[in-house]
Amino acid sequence: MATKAVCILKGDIPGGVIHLEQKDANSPVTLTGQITGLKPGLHGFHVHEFGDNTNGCMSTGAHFNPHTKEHGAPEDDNRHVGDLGNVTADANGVANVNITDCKISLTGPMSIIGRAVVVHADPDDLGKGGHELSKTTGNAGGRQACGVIGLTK
Ligand SMILES: [Cu+2]
Ligand SMILES: [Zn+2]
Repeated sequence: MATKAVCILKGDIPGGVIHLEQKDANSPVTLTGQITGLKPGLHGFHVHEFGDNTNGCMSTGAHFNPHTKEHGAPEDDNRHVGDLGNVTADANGVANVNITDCKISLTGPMSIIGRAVVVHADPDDLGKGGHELSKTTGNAGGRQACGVIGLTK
C-alpha cells in the first residue's frame, strides 16, 4: 500500500506545495510540486530533523542525519539522509520539483514524517564548495520557506 504525504512551504517567499509518495517500504520516495517566489537559479532543498515551526524555519534544526555522515549530493553515499540537492527556479522564480530519492522514507526508521522540508536562499554546493559550511549545510544560505511533512490520503 502506498504511503502519501504533503508539505506546505511557508516563509519569506510566497511558498509552495510538495507531494510525497512511496509505493512500499523498500521503494524510493517521489517528491513533486511547485515553489514560487524564489530568485532564479538553484536553491538548496533538504529535509531537516524537526517538524517544529516555533521560531519559524530556524527551529527545524539541522539536516536529517541519522547516520552522522557529512553533507553531500543526493547521489553520494556519504550524505545526510535529508540531502535532496537543489531545486531550480526559472526566470519567473518558479521551481517545479520532481525528485526521486532512495534514502528518505515515509515509513520505518528513516521516515521523514513529522520532519520538515526547507528551501534555501542560495545554491547547495553539495559538499564540494570548499567553504567552511560545505560539509555541514552545503553553504545554502538562509531558510526561505519550510513546512512540516504530514501524512495524507
Ligand atoms: Cu536545509
Ligand atoms: Zn546535509
